[in-house]
Amino acid sequence: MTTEEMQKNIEKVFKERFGGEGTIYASAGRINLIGEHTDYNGGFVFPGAIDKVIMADIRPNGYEKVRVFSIDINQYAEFGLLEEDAPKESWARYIFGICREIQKRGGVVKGFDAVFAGNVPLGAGLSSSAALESCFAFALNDLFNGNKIDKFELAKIGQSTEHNYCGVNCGIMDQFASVFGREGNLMRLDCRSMEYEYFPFSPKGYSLVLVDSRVKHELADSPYNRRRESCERVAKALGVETLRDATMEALDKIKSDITAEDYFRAKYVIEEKQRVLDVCEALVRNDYETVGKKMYETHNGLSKDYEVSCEELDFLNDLARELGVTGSRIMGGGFGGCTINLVRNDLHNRFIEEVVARFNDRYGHEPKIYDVVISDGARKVKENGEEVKADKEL
Ligand code: GAF
Repeated sequence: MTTEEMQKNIEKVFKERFGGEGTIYASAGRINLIGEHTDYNGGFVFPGAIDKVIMADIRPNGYEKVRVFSIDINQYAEFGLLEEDAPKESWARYIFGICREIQKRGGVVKGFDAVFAGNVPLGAGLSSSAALESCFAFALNDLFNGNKIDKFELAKIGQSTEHNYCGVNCGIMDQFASVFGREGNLMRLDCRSMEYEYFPFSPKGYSLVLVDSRVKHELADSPYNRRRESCERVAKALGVETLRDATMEALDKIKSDITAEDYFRAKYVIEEKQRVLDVCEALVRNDYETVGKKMYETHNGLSKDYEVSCEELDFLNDLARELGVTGSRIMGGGFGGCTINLVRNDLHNRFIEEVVARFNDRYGHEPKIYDVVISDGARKVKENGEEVKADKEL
């Protein structure tokens, strides 16, 4: 479903359920070119928002209750705004968490009615949850707080929602990308200083293609949190705040004091930190061969050292290499989801045909293919019946 069709449907369902119309907001899923599992280690990430969004029609209702309907799963939830009012539906906890985190920071949230839907594929590692959080955080800031909460705080409100209401100790990358995304630009974020820079990204002669293995990735209660714990243990053993401040020499010195598993987790993170910087430099030179080489190195590290791959993703990576794809790797938290591939234009169609056919032969289902379109992040889409123009200010 296109975003325009989805918007029409949301408006129709809102009218049927609640009557009239609200204000429409959207926020995006994300890709990440390189810099995986570096965010919670104070390192660098290099994401961009994509043209797949979560969109919501929202209107204050004058009560102290939130009434919300999810079109995609055809479920309705209703909850109050106190801590003890937490809904049991896991999808509604994202929205409840955003309300609570705004309130905890002294912001205002009153009751509202909402209908939402999305075209960010679920469980594909494209951060549908951050898109949902950012959409509501952005909306509630606009509706109840006169946009006084700054954009970084909105991203942190989403991250705290994951930590405190959804059981995932994630870093800041996904919410940052969803809130700050800008059409045609990737963003390099330093997760220690929180400085960021937009990088126009339209590689000549190449495109980014996502191959979704359709192995569902689920981060809650997952080994994701254990990866983070490993990193924190090693940082502590090294006497540094995060692995951002660690070097391979220092790590090798304490090798016998830590478990082999923790050693390899930290090794991956230290190497990945440098790869992001190398890729940014290579992009400035239009050196896509180096970008691609680093992507393969990341895959290797995520698979062998960080151990967040799975058979299907390794198969897709091997296949990309065999077909001459410039760069390919697991994207996002891992444990399923997509690979991101940097593909020369002359190879694009053949790559997709081969990947679909050979993955299907092996696993009995076709992977889904998405061409990446780098787009805007959180935004107001329609207000008082009028489409809102995108703000292109830096
Ligand atoms: C998930 C997390 F939510 C991010 O914070 C990040 O750690 C990512 O996995 C791995 O780079 O998407």
